[in-house]
Amino acid sequence: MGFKQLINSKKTLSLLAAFVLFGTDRLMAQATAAAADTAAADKSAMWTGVGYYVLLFLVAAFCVAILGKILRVYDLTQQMQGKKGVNWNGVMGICCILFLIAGMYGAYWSLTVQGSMKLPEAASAHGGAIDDMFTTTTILTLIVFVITQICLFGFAFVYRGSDKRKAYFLPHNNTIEKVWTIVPAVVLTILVVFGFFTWQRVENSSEVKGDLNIDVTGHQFAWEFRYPGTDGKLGSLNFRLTTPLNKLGVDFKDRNSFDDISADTLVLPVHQSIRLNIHAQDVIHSVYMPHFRLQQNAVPGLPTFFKFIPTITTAEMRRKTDNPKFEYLLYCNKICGGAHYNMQRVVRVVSQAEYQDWISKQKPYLTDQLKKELHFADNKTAVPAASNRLALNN
Ligand SMILES: [Cu+2]
Repeated sequence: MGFKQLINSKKTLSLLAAFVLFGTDRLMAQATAAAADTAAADKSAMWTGVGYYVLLFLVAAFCVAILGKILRVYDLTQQMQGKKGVNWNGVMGICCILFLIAGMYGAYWSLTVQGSMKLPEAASAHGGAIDDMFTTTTILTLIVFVITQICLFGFAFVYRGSDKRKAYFLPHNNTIEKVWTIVPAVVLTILVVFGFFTWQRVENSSEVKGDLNIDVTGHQFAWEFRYPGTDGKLGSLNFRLTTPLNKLGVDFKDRNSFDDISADTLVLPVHQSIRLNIHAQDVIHSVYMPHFRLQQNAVPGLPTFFKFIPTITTAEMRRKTDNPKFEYLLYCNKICGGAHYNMQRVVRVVSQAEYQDWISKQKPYLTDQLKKELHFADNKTAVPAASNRLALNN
């Protein structure tokens, strides 16, 4: 009777139909692939791979369905013979406890194995404050996680359905409602206020003056760096002046821009107060320097900045991490397009003397070619209006 039910079941029949359909589809895909060229064959191989896993999933689902039906048949036969059937409430309760143990072990594994892959010590003056906030939040959420998971699965096991006891009917309880509203509200408020003050200290710090101004500009798909020359001042920007030679749209009406320097690497003198002026030319990018616990979005038309003090040189960090190839990195942390993954630059933190040596070897932004384009000799600093067009996103 059970087997008849299995055959007559609409669900089983539709599952069989899907199984047959996918099988034919796969066969047809193989036949087409044989006739097609190599490129098409590659694609077909991919689809055959996908079909294989879909088929595997269907077979597994089919097996589970059959197992379920067999158990049901066994259950019904037991009942017909006047015996007790399978105690499904007990099975579900034990499954909950097994899931709790496996899940807790998974969380422990992830904390110990993946936790040890965390970033090295913060390499900026404000980094410690961000780390403290992160640690506090992790500890608090971890405590809540462990308690709630034990309660959730523990209760499902301890109070699993039984003929011996009756469920207690609890329509409403003000005290419980108050407790589960007020406790999370207080904890979250503490975390939010803590975060607010930390961010305030990092962003609005009056101690970090930002003595060295560096322009960081993001575009699809690279970062450009501009350092001030001997005057210590960066010339102003005007996006309308962007040309292939004047990539950043530097305004040469501003005399401060004459000695500006363009650089390939972001080199920072240690213990100096740095101000990164952050720009974007096409879409939103994000300056992300995880070792310095620093991230700020680069928004087109809305320059932002981040002031910080690097505290550990690259050489020192190489010793600390015991990795002679260690480099600080600057990433883009907004998925800004196809080659987003490639928006990566090395950041080097060096001593003041090394920095002076490096900066003296960098090329000026105002190249001879750019001077020619701007007709510098004729003393016309403005570019003709026709060439002022921006060529972005092309
Ligand atoms: Cu980007």
